[in-house]
Amino acid sequence: MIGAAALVAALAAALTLPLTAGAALPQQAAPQPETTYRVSGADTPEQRTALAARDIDILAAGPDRLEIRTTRAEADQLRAEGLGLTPLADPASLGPVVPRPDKVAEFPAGYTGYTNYAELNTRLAALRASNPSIVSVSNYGRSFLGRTLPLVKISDNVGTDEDEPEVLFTCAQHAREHLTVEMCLRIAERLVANYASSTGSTVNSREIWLMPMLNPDGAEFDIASNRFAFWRKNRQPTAGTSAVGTDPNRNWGYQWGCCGGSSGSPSSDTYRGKSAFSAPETARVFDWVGSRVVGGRQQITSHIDWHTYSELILWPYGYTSADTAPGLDADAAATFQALGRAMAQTNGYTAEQASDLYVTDGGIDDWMWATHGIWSYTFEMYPVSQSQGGFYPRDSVIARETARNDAAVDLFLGYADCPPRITGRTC
Ligand code: CXA
Ligand code: CA
Ligand code: CA
Ligand code: CA
Ligand code: ZN
Repeated sequence: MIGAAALVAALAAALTLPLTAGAALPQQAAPQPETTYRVSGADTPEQRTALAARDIDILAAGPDRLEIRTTRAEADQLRAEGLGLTPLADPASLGPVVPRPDKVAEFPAGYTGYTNYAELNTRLAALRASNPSIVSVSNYGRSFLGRTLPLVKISDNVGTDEDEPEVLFTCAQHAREHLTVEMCLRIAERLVANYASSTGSTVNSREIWLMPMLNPDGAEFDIASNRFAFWRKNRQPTAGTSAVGTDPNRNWGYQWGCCGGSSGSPSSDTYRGKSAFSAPETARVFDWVGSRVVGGRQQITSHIDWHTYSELILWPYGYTSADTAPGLDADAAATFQALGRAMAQTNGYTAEQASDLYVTDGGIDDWMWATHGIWSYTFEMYPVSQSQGGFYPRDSVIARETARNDAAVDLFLGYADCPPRITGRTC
């Protein structure tokens, strides 16, 4: 991201240039290197929202911690404003960035246990091939760069649309959040493995859908050189600028761009796009979720969108800090909170309303809930800090940190017939 100071300087230079015919266009400011910092002194949602509004990339936040990624100049500015900033070492600093000759993007040493796009398709095909009666694999469209977007269904009688609660899991909206792809694979492979050995499985009573890589173009770009790119967005250029990428999780069409929880600057990491659903990656989910309205009723009752990092369980709304708002009454808020807390009991995450973190508009869960009535949560997985790897923990943690969510996933599937049941209400 280009720091605000650099942008101001570039604009000032552009404005003082004489507009004579044939004058060279002002040179674009070169992107400044960025560092991750632990921040003290910005502990309220309002303070964190104000930082996000300045296009500062918030990597992790929690009730008592904040990590951001920004330029040296911006860091100096924040210190001048009275915040405490401590630099954190980058994970996987493997030397200068050099494009790798590999045709297929692959993770570097220490990370090869992570699943790239090609490996994902292979794993899914293998899962289906050995369990064709309960697994189907298809796609719900293509990414901006034309990659097919994989879709998995797990249920008994998988080829039939049965009258069962449907549950959706989405992973890797954000490119660099690779651990979430492993989470979707864990859910799929564990449900299948347990099905053979148990009766009364949710595989019989639910229709479970997974979208294991919402943003494959970004995820592949992030691993395309010998050094992680810290990439978050998709890989769609913004017309009329040299900037690339829309933040999918600011591009959903409920209260899109309403409330200072996203950016209108194409170079920002939280760029909301030129209109809601301008990113093909969100538009295809929009289409597909719409196709699950059958006989006037949305079949999907419940949804989890997986992210990293901070170890949080979040629920709507993100766009407002109010506990109740149009479409979210006190009963619904109570259900979100009770089920969120019950799941957090099982994995040790912190459960809170999304806007308790900082205000975000155009997020997936606000849209799922407000427009489809889907009980939608965001999980922010391991770790809590870049000092534990941040977006890039070693592959040796995959098994432990995905299994950590097994009980939460089972609880969630169990309540999918009627989430308000957790508060004693009926459906
Ligand atoms: C988030 C997700 C959904 C609603 C509110 C907040 C957090 C998420 C984000 O900002 O999109 N955090 S993350 N994964 O670091 O980008
Ligand atoms: Ca791999
Ligand atoms: Ca079924
Ligand atoms: Ca069905
Ligand atoms: Zn994310």
